[in-house]
Amino acid sequence: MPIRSAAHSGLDDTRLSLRPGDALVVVDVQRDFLPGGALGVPDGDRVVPALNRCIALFGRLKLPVVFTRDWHPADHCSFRAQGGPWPPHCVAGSDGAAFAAGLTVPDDASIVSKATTAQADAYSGFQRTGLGELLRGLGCKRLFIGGLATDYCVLATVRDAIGEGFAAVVLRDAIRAVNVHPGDGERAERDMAEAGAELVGTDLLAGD
Ligand code: VGL
Ligand code: ZN
Repeated sequence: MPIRSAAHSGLDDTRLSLRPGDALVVVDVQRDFLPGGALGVPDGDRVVPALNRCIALFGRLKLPVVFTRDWHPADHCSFRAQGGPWPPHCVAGSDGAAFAAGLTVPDDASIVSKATTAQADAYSGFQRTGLGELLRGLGCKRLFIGGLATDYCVLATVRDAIGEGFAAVVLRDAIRAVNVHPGDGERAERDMAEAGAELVGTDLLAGD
């Protein structure tokens, strides 16, 4: 699988230069998905510093930054009380649905809410949100994607990005998996690579 990291090569030509048409998509970095949250992702808080560096870099280059968020009604079908697989999480407007405290959310960033009706779940940021139209309208061609969780919403968002014709670059150190079944995160990374995504470390992103 195509995985690049400066830590392995030490070569300058492995750097990935950002250009017009690039955008950053930050998936579901919300309090309920951090350790101690309602649906805590192990080490989920570790994505925040890596993403903040990317958010600053894209901002400096005037490239779009888009945040998705899980934004459920209190009786959402994915909750156990309604027969779903998950504990209640990311109820619209609740503290748990807020972005991680340390995450930089620029004033001009776009925020896309998903799975907002009781009857349907949506792991992908592209599902019934208008995200594809938004990104195309901004002239985006290549999406750099990080956030939570690798084996659910990141995976689904990357698959749909490629299905909608975007190039997808997954920020390997800026994702973490739930791992309900051991190995789910690694399988998801393999699946994303097989679908055509490139997986890179954020240390490779260059603004020149
Ligand atoms: C997610 C489980 C349930 C995610 C959302 O953001 O990956 N996972 N809802
Ligand atoms: Zn959810």
